[in-house]
Amino acid sequence: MKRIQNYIDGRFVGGVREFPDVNPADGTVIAQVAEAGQEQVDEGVAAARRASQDEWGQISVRERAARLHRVADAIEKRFDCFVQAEVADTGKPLSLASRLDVPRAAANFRVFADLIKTVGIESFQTETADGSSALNYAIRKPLGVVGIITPWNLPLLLLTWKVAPALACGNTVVVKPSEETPATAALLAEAIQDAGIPQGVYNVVHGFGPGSAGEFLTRHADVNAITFTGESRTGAAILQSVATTVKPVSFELGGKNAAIVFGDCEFDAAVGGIAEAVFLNTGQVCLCCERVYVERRIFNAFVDALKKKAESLRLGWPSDPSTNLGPLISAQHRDKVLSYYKLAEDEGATLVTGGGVPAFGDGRDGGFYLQPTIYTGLAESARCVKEEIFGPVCHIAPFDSEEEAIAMANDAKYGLAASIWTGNLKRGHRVAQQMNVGITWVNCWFLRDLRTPFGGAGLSGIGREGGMHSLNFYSELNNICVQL
Ligand code: NAD
Ligand code: 6OH
Repeated sequence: MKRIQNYIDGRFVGGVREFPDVNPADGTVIAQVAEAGQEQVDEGVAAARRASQDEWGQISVRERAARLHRVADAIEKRFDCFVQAEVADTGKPLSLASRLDVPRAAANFRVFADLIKTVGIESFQTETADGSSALNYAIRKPLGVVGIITPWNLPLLLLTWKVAPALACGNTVVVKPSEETPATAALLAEAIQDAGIPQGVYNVVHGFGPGSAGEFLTRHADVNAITFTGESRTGAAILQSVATTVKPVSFELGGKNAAIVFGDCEFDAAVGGIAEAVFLNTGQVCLCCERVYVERRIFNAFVDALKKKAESLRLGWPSDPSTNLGPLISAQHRDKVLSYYKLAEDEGATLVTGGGVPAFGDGRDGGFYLQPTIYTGLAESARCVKEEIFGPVCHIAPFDSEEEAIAMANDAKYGLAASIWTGNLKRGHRVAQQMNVGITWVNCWFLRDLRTPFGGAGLSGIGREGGMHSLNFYSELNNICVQL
């Protein structure tokens, strides 16, 4: 049996016990993972602290950037290994991991390597009351040791989205990947070693949240900041845990994202775009759309077209190139999504398609597949319209006016992303500017430029990452004022 170990100070080490890593496509155990206890977390943090005071904290920015490019090279060199590991852990289609997750991991390192090399510093020439002046300039210093906690849906993409800027700013890191998907964080250790990054700069501790590595890391007195992607409820628990040591946090949390489809949209493009937004990664992307609002005059045609798209999706083995939809991450998560399918019925929804567990007659029946599902007919106050489900499911509701659509889309505790579909760009801008979210797409979805602010309002998070926003989170600024 394959073993996945913690990675501390440049060495793979065991933990306090082992837990199984399960392949969601057939339910088989693919590896045993070493769970880090308090001792391993302490060692990881101590190694990161030493490394932050050593070579990594002192080398030139140019050299740091060069090594981050080498990490990207090392990821590309091991492309197939990363793809295989990500597919086995998540069950996502191989085509998706090859197109999205692994290329993005390399891109994350390249973008932040280039940015840290070219970014300037803020400065102000200040006039003083006596007629002389002063020069203010703010230098960027590392925070020190950054704790990084990531979820299971896009494990490598979301891990590198945080590791790359943290290292670019001169920090060292201790990462706690999701217990469901530990493999690519361990592989990244090998790529980081290959790239000549000193030992102790990147450390991995495996395990769970409460009473395990996640909690040990967040409440550690010698960790300088926590960056977390995951559920809003977990964010709340982490906030309590960091409170006593007053650590800065960056939180990318859940969503209940809306799409607004106007009657003047390019119909086929909107149907294709929404199908992607609802079903990509089996609906397990924080940006996925679970609420679709469609102008009444095209409502029936839109529901029919999205139904056809949903029914054309192929639920297959992840390695089959024709597979569009893999399983959900775990039996437990599938039960949660199924409980919402049941709730939708209880709340009076009309089932358009799906609603259950598919039967294959082969090993996939031991996996965690679920039919892509569409509902209509729910009240806007229904729990299925208000709560994040995180599965291959959406509810479609009609609207009559722009104002009504905006009000319904904004009526949520979450505020991560929205998409607007219209042939009238002026309206696209107007509606987009009224969305109470961190990210709004017009006539597209999940089209990413890594320099843009990324994050959410309300229950969807605290702060923004991306481009300069990442550099600002992962740096301590020291403003120096010199009397001239
Ligand atoms: P989760 O919150 O259950 O777990 C995320 C990570 O937190 C895991 O590594 C877990 O072990 C750890 N954790 C759990 N409890 C902890 C605690 N008390 N202290 C420290 N660490 C703890 O999330 P998940 O189920 O892995 O991922 C799905 C959720 O993530 C969804 O809500 C989704 O919307 C959200 N998500 C958000 C974004 C974003 O960018 N906004 C991106 C991806 C996923
Ligand atoms: C959430 O599941 C997806 C997050 C995506 C990003 O953080 C990104 O940078 O594209």
